[in-house]
Amino acid sequence: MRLNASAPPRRTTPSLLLAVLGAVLLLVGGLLVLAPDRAAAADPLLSRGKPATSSSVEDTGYEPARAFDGDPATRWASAEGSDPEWLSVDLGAPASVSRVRLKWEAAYAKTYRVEISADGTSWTPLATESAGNGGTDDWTGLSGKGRHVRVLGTTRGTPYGYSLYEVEVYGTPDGTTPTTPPPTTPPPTGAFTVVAAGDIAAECTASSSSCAHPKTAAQAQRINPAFYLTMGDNQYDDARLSDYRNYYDKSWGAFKAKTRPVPGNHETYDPAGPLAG
Ligand SMILES: [Ca+2]
Ligand SMILES: [Ca+2]
Repeated sequence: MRLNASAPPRRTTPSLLLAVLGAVLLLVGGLLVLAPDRAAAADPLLSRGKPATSSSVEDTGYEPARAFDGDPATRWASAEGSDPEWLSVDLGAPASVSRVRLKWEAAYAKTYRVEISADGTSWTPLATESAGNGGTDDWTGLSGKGRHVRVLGTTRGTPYGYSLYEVEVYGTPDGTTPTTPPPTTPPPTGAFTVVAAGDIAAECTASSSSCAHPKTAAQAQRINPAFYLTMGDNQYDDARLSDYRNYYDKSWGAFKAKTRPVPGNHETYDPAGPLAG
């Protein structure tokens, strides 16, 4: 049973007596232990029927696939009298492995490791057994990512080889948990129009057919841009306030909230004003 996700790997090897006691405990404390057991069982069996390989085979009928066929009567067996030997399964895709359950034949391993690998070549230990006693070894609370899982027998418990009726690898295939999409840059918005005009100051009015100044201002106002760029003279040569009022104020000045006039050249020279001379 897995009490929490961060607990170190645990292996249970129930003897007959322990199995009986365990059954009693389950009956007594069923409500307490069933919930975490169900949570652990939620991870699916990933290894059933998947391609399997091994370092050796004792004989015909004991091929690696026999340990992943779901049949409790068939088994894999390695060559007798040899250490180390291994049995490996290809899950077909990367996965997060949380549990590995081994069912040993009489030819069990006294020491072995359960290992995981992304490529079937470089291995990382998931669980290590240093005092194996055969039977069932149920490793839970495991935490490892990879596509390949193997049992590496390092010391035989008998003069024979290594033999496993079943190896069950449980976990979650990678990619089944939705990933947070990367932040996207919003598409550009707020396209705008700009009117640029130069030398917008002229001493004439719309009544004059030859005067472009008020016509240009009217056209610019009809375009109704986001803003205006005025270049060159925005003011009359002598900067008379009267000229400003007579001409500019009646054209560009009509929409100065958008033209936003600011002081520029000629702005302080008004021969008719207090700064004359
Ligand atoms: Ca055991
Ligand atoms: Ca089998």
